[in-house]
Amino acid sequence: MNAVRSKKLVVFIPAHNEEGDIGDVISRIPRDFHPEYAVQVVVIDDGSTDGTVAVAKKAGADLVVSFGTNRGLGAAVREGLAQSCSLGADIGLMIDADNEYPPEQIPDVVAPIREGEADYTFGSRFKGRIHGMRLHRRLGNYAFTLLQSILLRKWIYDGQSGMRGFSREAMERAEIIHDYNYAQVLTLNLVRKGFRLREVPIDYRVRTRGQSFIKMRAYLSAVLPAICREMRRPAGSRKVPNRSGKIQETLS
Ligand SMILES: Nc1nc2c(ncn2[C@@H]2O[C@H](COP(=O)(O)OP(=O)(O)O)[C@@H](O)[C@H]2O)c(=O)[nH]1
Ligand SMILES: [Mg+2]
Repeated sequence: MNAVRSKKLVVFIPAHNEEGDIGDVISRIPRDFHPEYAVQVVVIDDGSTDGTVAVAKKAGADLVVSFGTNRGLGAAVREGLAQSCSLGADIGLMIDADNEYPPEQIPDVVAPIREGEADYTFGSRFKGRIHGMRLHRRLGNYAFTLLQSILLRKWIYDGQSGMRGFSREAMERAEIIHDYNYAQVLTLNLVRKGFRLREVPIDYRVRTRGQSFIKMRAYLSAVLPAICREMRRPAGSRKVPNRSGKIQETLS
């Protein structure tokens, strides 16, 4: 049966001290979502000091990569993309470890990539349903999403989603220019390179355990300068086949 699975989806999970929730996330990942796709689960443990690693292994993670010390969510997602490429993924999917995003909807979020209609997808909370997001977080999400929409001249609904899909080429070409976070700089980087973004509605449920790592002042002082730095870099390009099937560079 496995012999017909010629393609691979790697689901990667950045995690920092998530022993209470990561097991449930991993056990809910559909392993058999498509006859052509094998699924592997990789955890990027960013210097957790609790039982995250043991719980992840017990729940069935195929690989756990541990940083000796805490390096930040941007560094962990960068590592997740690199690990997915080394494992030979055709598609990569990142999902937060805190059980706020629905693993059951991974097939929906990767579908536009599998069908060749997009290179980069969000599980979009604001196109779907949200349970329990507090007002200040909602407003913060609107503000950062609007900023990205203006910078990219493209309407975006959920610029801070913690559930995202990537084509192989998007994973290879993605650059995350700071270690602290990835959410905005990664989208600015990929969309400006010409990768096609699609948002897929999902159900989102705010965590009932643990704590968000976001502290507003630290977030603003790390993320805003990184957005400015990313926008000052050349947009870059994406290789796409032209009508004759030859690869050409597109400048965006
Ligand atoms: N790599 C890494 N991941 C983190 C860190 N802090 C939180 N995370 C993970 O990043 C994801 C999102 O974090 P969370 O605190 O829930 O942010 P929020 O959902 O935006 O409030 C979760 O999977 C966390 O385990 C960190 O310092 N490093
Ligand atoms: Mg969260």
